[in-house]
Amino acid sequence: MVEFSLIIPAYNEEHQIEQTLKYVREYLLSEFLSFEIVVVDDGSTDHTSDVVEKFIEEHKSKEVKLIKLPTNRGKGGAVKEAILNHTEGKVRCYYDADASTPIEEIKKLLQAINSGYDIAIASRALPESVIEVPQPYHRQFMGKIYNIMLRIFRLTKFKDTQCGCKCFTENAVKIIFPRQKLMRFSFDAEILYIAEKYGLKIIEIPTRWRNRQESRVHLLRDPIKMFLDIFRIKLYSFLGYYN
Ligand SMILES: Nc1nc2c(ncn2[C@@H]2O[C@H](COP(=O)(O)OP(=O)(O)O)[C@@H](O)[C@H]2O)c(=O)[nH]1
Ligand SMILES: [Mg+2]
Repeated sequence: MVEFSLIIPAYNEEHQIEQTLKYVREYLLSEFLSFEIVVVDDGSTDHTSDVVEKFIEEHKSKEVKLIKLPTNRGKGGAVKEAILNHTEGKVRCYYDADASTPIEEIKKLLQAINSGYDIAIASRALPESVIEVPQPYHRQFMGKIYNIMLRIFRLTKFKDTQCGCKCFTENAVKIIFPRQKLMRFSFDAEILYIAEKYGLKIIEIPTRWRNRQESRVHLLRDPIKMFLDIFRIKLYSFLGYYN
């Protein structure tokens, strides 16, 4: 059992995963007595796994682990696999490979969990959020529309479901993730929906954020799928799939 698990889903991240590992590991070493960083290589076609293995060897790092998925499952699939089957932290967090959310922000999320919340999510859309480098205009727009849709269709009440940094207690993990059905970018909305359905206490916390230029989100395909997935979640819920 470790205090804290950080999961980094990684799909073709060979150019930035080493830098991110170095950055988060240094911070976690200074903050925790026991932690683990689990990188999930989501069927990458580049050298992501090699870079991570080299990092583990060079740093003689027992805290960093690598899970290799043979085929690409999508961010949600990678997170589900790791958070359920390859982590043992009392608190478990998933965190984007580009480190757009500065790692120190974890501290605020953990304070919320320590004060009794089951889930704490970083948010770019609250008045006190500090956006140092914004996303391109069309992505900000997409994000806002998507979150308004989620509210209109009564899926979640949150202002920003898509920020890549979310923390869960072990208990919340056990309730939510076995019920997760969606494996791509809509999975954030789905897990928050399941969490609310089960009465878990969730808090949205303003974060600092500095966007990294490159994104794996497809301009047209992903928003359309995410929109359709709103109805899929509704349907699954109606059919009792989340019970
Ligand atoms: N797109 C995509 N990202 C994945 C996949 N599996 C894992 N990821 C990870 O999901 C995270 C978020 O991706 P990113 O491109 O930064 O999204 P954005 O910040 O919302 O533009 C990164 O850590 C990716 O490596 C996958 O199948 N597709
Ligand atoms: Mg990103």
